[in-house]
Amino acid sequence: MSEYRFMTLARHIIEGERKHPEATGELSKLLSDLSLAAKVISLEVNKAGLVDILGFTGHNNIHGEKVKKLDMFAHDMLLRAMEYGGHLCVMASEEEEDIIHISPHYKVGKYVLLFDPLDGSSNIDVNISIGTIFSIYKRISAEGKPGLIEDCLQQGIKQIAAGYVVYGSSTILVYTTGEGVHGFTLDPSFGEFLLSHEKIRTPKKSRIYSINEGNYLYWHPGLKKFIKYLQEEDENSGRPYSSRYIGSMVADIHRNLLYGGIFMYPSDSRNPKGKLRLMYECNPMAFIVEAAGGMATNGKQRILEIQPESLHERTPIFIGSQAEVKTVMDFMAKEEVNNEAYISNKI
Ligand code: AHM
Ligand code: MG
Repeated sequence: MSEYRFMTLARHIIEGERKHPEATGELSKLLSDLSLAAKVISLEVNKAGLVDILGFTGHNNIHGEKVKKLDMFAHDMLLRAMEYGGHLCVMASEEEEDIIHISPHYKVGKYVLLFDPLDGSSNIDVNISIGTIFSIYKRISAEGKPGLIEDCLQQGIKQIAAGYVVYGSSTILVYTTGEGVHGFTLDPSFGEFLLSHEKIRTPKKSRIYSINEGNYLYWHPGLKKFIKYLQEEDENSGRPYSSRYIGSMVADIHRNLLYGGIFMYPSDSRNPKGKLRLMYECNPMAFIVEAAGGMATNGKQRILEIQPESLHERTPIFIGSQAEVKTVMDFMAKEEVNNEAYISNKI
């Protein structure tokens, strides 16, 4: 039996903070509040087939996509669990267009929280893993006042902590403060997250690729060649690779983090900026994957170094094991793109 069985998330966070004598304990409390929200969301996700919570609300979110009730439940739950703590000065959510101010009834703190309340929402109705992603920064605006948009638009490299929760065959919370990535599995019988994956290191090389191949026609020619290369047979380099794509970024990256693999959501001739959001999805996942020894790039630039310009901006992403991320970049750099042909899908 594992010696970590009774290392709870709360204890682990506190012990982590003890290593930093300058720490005030605020980050620990913030992470504990987040884990409470995760437990409640997990409970609701598990009940989703039993209560009348599935289906569309009939509203679109700011990206023009249908919003489901469970997304809004998760969004509201995170707001309720987080704002009273007094540790945050501002929040932003994938489900809300503007920054979210802390109610004047509560104390204003020094941290900034960005989150995607329920990622992979198209999978809710079909019992496939979905997740919550969060990202924490220190404010850059003057303390004691409400936070500003500038506090939210910081480069990913400035994150103090990031994490995700996968609601899958079990509920697992993975987080990092930049020094080691740790996973905790929720014991549903007594409602505690217990350390199950300590110091996760992602394999440097892998045999898995994850991408929506339905978009093949519209891809960059270098990416097309890379995927064909992965499908060729070559024993020495471990090809062909396996393809695994859930369509929930959190679940796809969680699998690749543990087994090794590359996850890609590229730009294409129809969507020049890709699909996924820099602030809510790509930055936190890049922070975690890098802390576990992997890489994350938009094809040209490290994700964590992109200077964000707007809250909901999108970015292409190639993330995972170092060997495959470097190889896809090489393939793309080698191919000259004739813009006209690329945009009209002739290549
Ligand atoms: P969401 O935030 O609306 O749930 O969308 C993000 C999701 C990611 O989890 C996933 O990687 C991607 O969309 C899948 O997109 P596609 O269906 O185009 O492959
Ligand atoms: Mg999302």
